[in-house]
Parts: sequence; C-alpha cells; structure tokens
Amino acid sequence: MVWFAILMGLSVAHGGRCGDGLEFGGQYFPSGERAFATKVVAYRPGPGASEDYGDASTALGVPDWAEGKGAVSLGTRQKKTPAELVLGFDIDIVDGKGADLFVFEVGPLVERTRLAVSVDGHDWVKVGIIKGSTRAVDLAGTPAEGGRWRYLRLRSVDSHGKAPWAGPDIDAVGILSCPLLNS
Ligand SMILES: [Ca+2]
Ligand SMILES: [Ca+2]
Repeated sequence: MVWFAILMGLSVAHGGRCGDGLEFGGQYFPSGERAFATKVVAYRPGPGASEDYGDASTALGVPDWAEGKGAVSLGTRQKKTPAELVLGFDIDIVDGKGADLFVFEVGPLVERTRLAVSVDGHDWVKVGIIKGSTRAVDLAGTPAEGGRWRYLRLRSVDSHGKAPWAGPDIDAVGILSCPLLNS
C-alpha cells in the first residue's frame, strides 16, 4: 500500500497542470492560459459604465487590452444592486504559496474592487479588496483558505467616478496558485 500511495503521488505530480506556465504583463501564471476565466456568469454594471466597455466577455481569457479595446467596465457602486462581474474558471482557485488571484485592471492604478470566491456561484466568501498598485489577493488568512473554488465575484467599492471609466475596468483575471489536484 505504501508503494501504491507513492506511485499515485508521482503520477499526480507528473500529471499536474502547472508544468507549462506563461508570463503575462510580467506576472507568472503556473497554469498558463488555463489560469484565466472562461465563463461570464453574471454582469450587472453600475452607474457610469460605458456601453463601449459593456461586453463582459472581454474579461475572459488572457489579458489583451490594446488600443482602447478588451476590457469591461463595472461602473460605480450602488447600494441596492451592487455593480458586479461574476466569472467562472475551468480550474480550481486554491490557496498556494503567496498570492492566488491576479486582476488585470486597465489604468495605472486599480480602482477599489472587492473580491469573493464561490464553489457554486451562489454562496460567497469574501477574500479582500484590490486597490492602487495591488492587483493580487492571497487567500491565506481569509475564510477561503484551504478551500477549492470555481467562481470569482468582482464588485465596485467606490460610488464616485465618471463614464467612460467609472469603477473598475477588467481586462482579465488569472489564478496564480497551482491547483494540481482535481482540476
Ligand atoms: Ca496563497
Ligand atoms: Ca481582455
């Protein structure tokens, strides 16, 4: 049984998803292109979101913002209906060493965006806010630590801002950690 367990361990290690990582915008993603969101589950823009940046599918896949195209605007926060974007992934979001999720937000500074993860797209666990020069979150120390998740929710935090750049403008979101098992 011991040998069986060791062999299983080896096969898992070799069959892992993190052998061919890629770098985007100076950030290394161990899972390569698979690290990026593949589904738009919900998009509910708040005030100030421009129609020119109203295609949520532009947040899928690897970062591709160029010449004013390739990102979706969330608009600003409203009290009753939060401005939000919900994305799904084909691999698990897990708590690995260091930061676990990286958001490509257009512009020199990230507008405050609250992130939450979910197993099913219904029950959410808040994992923190990205802002300014911080574009990544670490699940360590959050209620999501040690879990496995497939959905990410991004919500506008600030209620000020004007079109066409009100609120966060999301080009892409990728998983930095390496979900070796059950992916
Ligand atoms: Ca981590
Ligand atoms: Ca994009």
